[in-house]
Amino acid sequence: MKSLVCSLALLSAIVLNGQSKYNTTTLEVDGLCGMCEERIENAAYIQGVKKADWSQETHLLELIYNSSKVDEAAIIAAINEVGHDVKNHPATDEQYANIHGCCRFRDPDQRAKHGLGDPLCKPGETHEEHHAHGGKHDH
Ligand SMILES: [Cu+2]
Repeated sequence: MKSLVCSLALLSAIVLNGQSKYNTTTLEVDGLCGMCEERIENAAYIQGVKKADWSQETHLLELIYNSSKVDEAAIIAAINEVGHDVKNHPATDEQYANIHGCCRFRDPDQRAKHGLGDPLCKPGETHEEHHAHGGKHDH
C-alpha cells in the first residue's frame, strides 16, 4: 500500500512537472500611483499568470506565468486593454482614454507631480504608427 502511494506521488509529480512550464519575465509598464498598480496587476492576472507585481518606484512588472497556458503578448495586450503603456507596446488612444483622471501618466503635469520624467511612449504615438515600417521621416 505504501509503495502504491509512493508511486502515485511520483507519477503525479512527473505529470505536474511536465505540464507546468513557468516563465519569469519583467516588463516596464508606465503608471503613476497605487491605483495604477492595482489596475495593472488586476489586468495582468489573466489565466495562466501566477504572479504579477508592479512597483510604483521602478515601474517594473514582475511576472511569473505558465507558458503552456499564456504568452507574453497576451499579458501585454491585457495591460494595454486597461489603458497602460508597456515599453515598445503603447496602448491605443482609445484604450488610454478610459484611464482615471488622476492616473493620466502621459500628462506631463501629472508626471511632474509624481517626480517622473519622460513617458515610456511618446504622446500621440499610436499602436499602428509604432509598428509601421518605412514611414516618412522628417528631420
Ligand atoms: Cu494611478
